[in-house]
Amino acid sequence: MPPKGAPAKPKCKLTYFNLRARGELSRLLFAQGGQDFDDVRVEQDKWPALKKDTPSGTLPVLEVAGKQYGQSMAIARYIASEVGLNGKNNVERLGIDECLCDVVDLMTKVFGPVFEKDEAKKAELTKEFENTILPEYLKRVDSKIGKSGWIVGDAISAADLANFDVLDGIINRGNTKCLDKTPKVKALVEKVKAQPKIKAYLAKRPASTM
Ligand SMILES: N[C@@H](CCC(=O)N[C@@H](CS)C(=O)NCC(=O)O)C(=O)O
Repeated sequence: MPPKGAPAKPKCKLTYFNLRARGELSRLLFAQGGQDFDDVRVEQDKWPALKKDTPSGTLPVLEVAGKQYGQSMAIARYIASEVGLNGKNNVERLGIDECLCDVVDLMTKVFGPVFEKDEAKKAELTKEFENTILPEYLKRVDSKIGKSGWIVGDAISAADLANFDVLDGIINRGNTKCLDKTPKVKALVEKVKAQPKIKAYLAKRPASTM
């Protein structure tokens, strides 16, 4: 809640496809931060007409006070700062940023096998992802989770939401046991899911596998 008497924040408009992928972290940040926003979901057939009017020719786009901004992670960091989920100091912000960059790297590897058309190559990429890339990633995250149960400092931050988002997607696409060897990450995912505002958002968000 803004302090009493503070000017109302302009309502932001987040435009993305009707997917999670590169847009969902921002939606989760708005949800956890309790900040209302316009959640505009563009159907694929409407996209070609809109593309030329976006800053980078891609989505997501965030509109703040009438101006449009592109790049998913710049948008997520802005929202995180606005709603108090971007750390208490620069060192915490460094730790959060490190996690966000790690999640972007992981996402590239998540979608490699998903979009691969050649079945043999797809199987090879899936095996490498499930047996090597993901377990190594999870071990690194597990080692970062402290006594508080959060990744950075003693409060929930964008780092936790970004990890919840990418791991929830992996689990929902069928890799249901991937967290079994990293109990702290497993508990983190459950803890994020149980946050009352996140729980309410998850209950009403559209179904999607991506
Ligand atoms: N680096 C950009 C990449 C954005 C991006 O590639 N968005 C995809 C959707 S996930 C897109 O707009 N695709 C449609 C197109 O390129 O025409 C970001 O993180 O926002």
